[in-house]
Amino acid sequence: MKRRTFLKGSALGLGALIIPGCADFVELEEPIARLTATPSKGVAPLEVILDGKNSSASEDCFITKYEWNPGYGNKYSTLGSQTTCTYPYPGEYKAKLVVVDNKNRRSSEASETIIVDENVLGRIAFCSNRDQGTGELYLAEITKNGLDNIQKLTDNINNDISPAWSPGGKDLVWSANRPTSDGWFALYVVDPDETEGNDERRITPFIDNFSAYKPTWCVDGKIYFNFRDRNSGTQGIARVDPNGNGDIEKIIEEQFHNWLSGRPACSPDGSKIAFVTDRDVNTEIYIANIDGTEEWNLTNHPANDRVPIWYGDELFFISDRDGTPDIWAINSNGGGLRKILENSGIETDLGISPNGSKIIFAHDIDMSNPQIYTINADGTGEWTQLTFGGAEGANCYPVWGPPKVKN
Ligand SMILES: [Ca+2]
Ligand SMILES: [Ca+2]
Ligand SMILES: [Ca+2]
Repeated sequence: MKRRTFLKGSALGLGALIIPGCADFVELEEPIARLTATPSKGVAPLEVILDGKNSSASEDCFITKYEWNPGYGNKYSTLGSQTTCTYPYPGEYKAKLVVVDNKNRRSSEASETIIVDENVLGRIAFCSNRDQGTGELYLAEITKNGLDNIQKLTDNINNDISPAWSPGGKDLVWSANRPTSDGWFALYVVDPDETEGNDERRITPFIDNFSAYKPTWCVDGKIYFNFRDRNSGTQGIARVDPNGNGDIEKIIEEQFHNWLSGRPACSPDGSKIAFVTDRDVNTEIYIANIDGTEEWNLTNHPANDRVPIWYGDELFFISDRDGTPDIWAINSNGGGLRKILENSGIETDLGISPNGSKIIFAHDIDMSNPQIYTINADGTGEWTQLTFGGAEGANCYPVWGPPKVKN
């Protein structure tokens, strides 16, 4: 409620008393705070100028103090009418200003809403040869302005490829061949935010003539991957519990032909798995129950169909059925086939943002120097290029996880 102050000389019995700085014998009103925030909207971290210069005191009074509550952090006061605040995190904030005049009268609160959008859209893990010519695993924040805070997660002369996020985005699994494994691939897991050095952990055993590669981490907590077993002459899909004893359970097994192209993908509810097979000579994407039973051919086309990504009720995949590899989508029941992205270059690896709005992929004219791009998941809009070759080398296997959880 507005507070009014009446100072009448006669009532005070002070006759012609002069009150310094304020009009005497007049009705005095509290000062009025007026606040602007510039900008009032933007991406984090957002620097905002809060300005109270249009605030006013009643006639012949003046403002002696500006009391700020930015809506984030501590309240404070200044003598000047302007202050700058930084809002590091996304959210909606209410900045408030109260002004005080030289008679210590306080204004009502003026407020402005400040909307800070998420700038960090998540994190991507990817592979690159940018540092030493061998494949290493990298982690970066993906922001509205491109990649930021790029970290190298592996550092060795062997291949570290094909990362995948755990459900929720805390850990990464990938496939790597270490010298101790005679060049065969095994699976490794790391928590990239673990600060106690490199806690890379191997989760599949070294088995002669056996490779575990191209993993995916499903909501049942298990890691599903392609295997190639020269001992039995078979290939297929197997699974392992990353917290178990390393026992491998083969769920799809067939005679091997070529290295399987594309990791398996689990349905969001964990009940089904999509996988790539070349049993039909061309590559196809099949769907089976999560234990490998009741498999059926989802793509069923003489072209090569591979790299399934499962989001909601649909799968994205890469097919060369129109000549060159392009990105397609299909409903998980086999209907609704449609082309998402067409161009004369080659798309290889594929991922999707946690909210399903963007797909991320590696692309090049001839795959000698692939780079990473994103596009709207419905194929509309401009491509956003995230890696640029040159000193950044070749970049591939992008997978998109949620932002790092703030401590
Ligand atoms: Ca390496
Ligand atoms: Ca096919
Ligand atoms: Ca293409």
